[in-house]
Amino acid sequence: TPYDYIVVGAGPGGIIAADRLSEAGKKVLLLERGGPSTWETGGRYAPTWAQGHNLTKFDIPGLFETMFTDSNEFWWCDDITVFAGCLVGGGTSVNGALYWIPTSDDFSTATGWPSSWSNGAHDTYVNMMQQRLPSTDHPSTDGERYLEQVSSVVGQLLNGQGYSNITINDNPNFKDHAYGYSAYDFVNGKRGGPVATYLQTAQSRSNFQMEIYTYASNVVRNGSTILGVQTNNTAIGPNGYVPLNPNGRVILSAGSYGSPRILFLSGIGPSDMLDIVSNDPTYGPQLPPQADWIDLPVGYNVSDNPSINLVFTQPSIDAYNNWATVWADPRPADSAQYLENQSGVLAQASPRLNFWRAYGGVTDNVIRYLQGTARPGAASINTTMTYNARQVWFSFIVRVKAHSRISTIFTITAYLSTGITSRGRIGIDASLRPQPLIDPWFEDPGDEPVILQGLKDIVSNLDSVPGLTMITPDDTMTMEEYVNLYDRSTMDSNHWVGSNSILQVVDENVKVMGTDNLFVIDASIMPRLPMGNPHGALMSAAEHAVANILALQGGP
Ligand code: 6FA
Ligand code: ABL
Repeated sequence: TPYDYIVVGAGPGGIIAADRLSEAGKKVLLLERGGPSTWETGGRYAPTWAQGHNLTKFDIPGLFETMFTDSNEFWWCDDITVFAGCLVGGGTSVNGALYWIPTSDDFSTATGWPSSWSNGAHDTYVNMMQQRLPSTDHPSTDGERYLEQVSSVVGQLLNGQGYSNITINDNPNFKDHAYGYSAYDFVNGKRGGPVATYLQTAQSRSNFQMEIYTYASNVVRNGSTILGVQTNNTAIGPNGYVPLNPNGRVILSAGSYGSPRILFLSGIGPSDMLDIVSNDPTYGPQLPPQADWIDLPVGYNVSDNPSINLVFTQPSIDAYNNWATVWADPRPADSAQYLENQSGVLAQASPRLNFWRAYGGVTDNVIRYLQGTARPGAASINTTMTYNARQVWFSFIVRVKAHSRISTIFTITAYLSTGITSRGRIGIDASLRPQPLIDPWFEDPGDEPVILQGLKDIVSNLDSVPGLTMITPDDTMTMEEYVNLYDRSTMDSNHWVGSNSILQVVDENVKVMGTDNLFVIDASIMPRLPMGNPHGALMSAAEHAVANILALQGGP
């Protein structure tokens, strides 16, 4: 059967688009390559201790860190070289759920947004998002905060640096020398996000349909007109093809890596990428004739926050076993409390405190912001730094020292945020797997000195907090050496944006330029990174984009 709208990808962008389109009475099909996630969506993957409670790994916030340590990581997209969620909810079913109300600067013309999106024009959509999905900095259902030693230690440190302690989402524009409790879009002590809200209202409508385990390879078009979507699911159409109604529209919401690939396979993008597709034995023959290729800078203008971890110890810290036991062997009182009423330590993901500071004039006149995220535990205390390898006995001592302190370690991740000038490029390899072709971190020489300055400032008054010691880097290494030697591939923040930037690949109504009825709503349209972890700004952008599409003449 034909549809008014076919939305490809059930991440935050696609879910919000599909909900608003179906609310407007359109006949909507949402295609998702992955399977269910939370219990509500049909997911059933849960730790033994939570069996029988209608909870899954994706529902329980305290299991967040186990996304990276599970032996069965079926939720990651297996053909994308960076972390990307391939299941209902996309990234929002596996992410840390840090949720920031956008700043007014997040949608400004200075950084590439159309004027119709800036100077307050976007505020309505931020309000709509907040109405559907409020933020909380105390997600435990009893309203208490748990495991807060990291907040108090890092708060003490930042007080000495002139920071103010605020409720971050009550004052989104206050991002210079501001810190506060981590805010999330958890709901009722469980993962909330678009899956628990927008997807539920969409699914209550008879004009909405979602097909999971359905992979869309390309759109089928006649010149500039899209006719339908080619999938691998022969149950939904002959040969997996799903047609549009007359005047129907396709919305790509497959993420910053997934949407560019679909465009390339549909003959849209730079010629070097389309040449790769035309050499593919399966998809080459399906490309439109070369005269119909649409040359757009798909995959360019990509950013992701460069991030660098510092690891500390302090005697008051409870590192919570570095989250290593929450899946198989949680602290019994905590799992019991969580099962009882979704309260306690396990009602929250790992972050406990976030902070921001503005920098200008470090090497150029660009204002750049630094974001910090502090959490109990550490991804790794074994660094690849040379001081560990210098001599066997030395590395042995370092490990013993670190081991004796492991129960009191915590991490501060420093991210370079708004103002980043580096850009990278996303493309596909010969097997059509999306990946970074040019890494976006420290491409521009203006970025690295700012994060270095930020890291030095974070530790500038360490001695003022009793018992606080930095162990990575430790005192055998300067911050310059640490940043210089930092493994570039581990600076990835999973915040990929820009590969279909607005005003470059899509117009102000998020329509792919040169097409009549093809649109993009996902992180790829954001021309630069917002101030905080991006899914809040992405969701309000999705509200704005789908409203523009509904208002656009000529649709179904
Ligand atoms: N953002 C935040 O704001 N706060 C966080 O704490 C945070 N943490 C993380 C995190 O811990 C990890 C590990 C990751 C990977 C990301 C994090 N992010 C965080 C970033 C945030 O989740 C992303 O910015 C956000 O999810 C991007 O939303 P999009 O709508 O742009 O794209 P998704 O990748 O989420 O969804 C795409 C969907 O399309 C997926 O469900 C995928 O399976 C589906 N899809 C892809 N290709 C497809 C195809 N060809 N056919 C059908 N479906 C397809
Ligand atoms: C985010 O926005 C980042 O994308 C994640 O990388 C981050 O989680 C979460 N939010 C929470 O701050 C980190 C984990 O805490 C680490 O244990 C993990 O190694 C890292 O993601 C992997 O990128």
